[in-house]
Amino acid sequence: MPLTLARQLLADAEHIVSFSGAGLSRESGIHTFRDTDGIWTKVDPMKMASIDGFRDDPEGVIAWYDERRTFIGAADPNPAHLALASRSGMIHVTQNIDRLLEKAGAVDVIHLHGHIDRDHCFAECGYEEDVDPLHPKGFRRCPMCGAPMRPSIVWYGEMLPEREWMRAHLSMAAADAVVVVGTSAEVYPAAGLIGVAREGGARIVVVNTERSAASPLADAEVLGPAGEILPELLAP
Ligand code: BV8
Ligand code: ZN
Repeated sequence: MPLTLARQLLADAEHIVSFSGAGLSRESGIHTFRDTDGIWTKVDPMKMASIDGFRDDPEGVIAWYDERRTFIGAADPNPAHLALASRSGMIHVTQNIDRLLEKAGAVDVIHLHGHIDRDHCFAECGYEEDVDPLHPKGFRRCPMCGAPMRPSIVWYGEMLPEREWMRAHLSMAAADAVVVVGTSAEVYPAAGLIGVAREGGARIVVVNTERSAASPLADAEVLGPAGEILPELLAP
């Protein structure tokens, strides 16, 4: 029984890290990227989530992110977020740009791809500011240098934030067990961290509604919605 095996692997582990993707927030009403109703089936990621796409149409990209911001800002944590947050001492490495793990009470969350409640100057002059996702500010220019402001989210072709990358890499390499939840594990370099954990000796538990690129790395794989499985998997 995969759930029993998965629970056993976690019971034997001291340092447990979660590695999550958009599937973790699916039961909070936030669409994933690559499912049949996913975000990338409706917009071209290279137009909406890349530097060139922003250069070509900054107003269009900001409008798209502001629409997502209001939706994400209004979302509530689901039982999967609450189950992860309930395990004190866990480090949460996430590709997600929402703050639902923090809203659920998680204290140590590492956002590899940035988060949706921050903007910074496209010219990287150093100016940045918080944005209330429920009251997005629309297209505007940097008050310091006049360049456009952009969401502080990692776009395709962009480096991941150095500090977050280093901490995530160290945490995954040192983990005894990793709960990989709700990710297709197709986006690099983030997905490569699952292999880093495995090489460091961690047991890998995968929770997903379907098989993914993480499946071959799993010591235990439990198929089903994270909101149903994680509360059972992580129950004391
Ligand atoms: C980099 C921010 C280079 C946007 C994201 C060509 C050109 C440029 C780059 C590349 C290229 N080819 C390859 C690359 C590298 C590229 C990459 O990996 N591309 C992939 C697509 C092949 N990576 C990059 O560009 C990265 N940067 O490489 O820089 C570089 C190197 C050196 C020096 C300078 C530069 C940057 C990657 C970050 C891109 N930004 N998002 C936004 O969010 O608006 S990526 C995007 O994908 C999201 O961040 C998301 O988190 C991430 C991964 O997706 P998932 O979270 O896994 O979501 P997905 O829909 O795929 O899967 C959901 C899963 O959940 C499914 O398996 C589903 O079954 C499951 N599920 C659904 N419901 C549930 C569930 N599971 C459980 N319960 C449920 N209820
Ligand atoms: Zn500026």
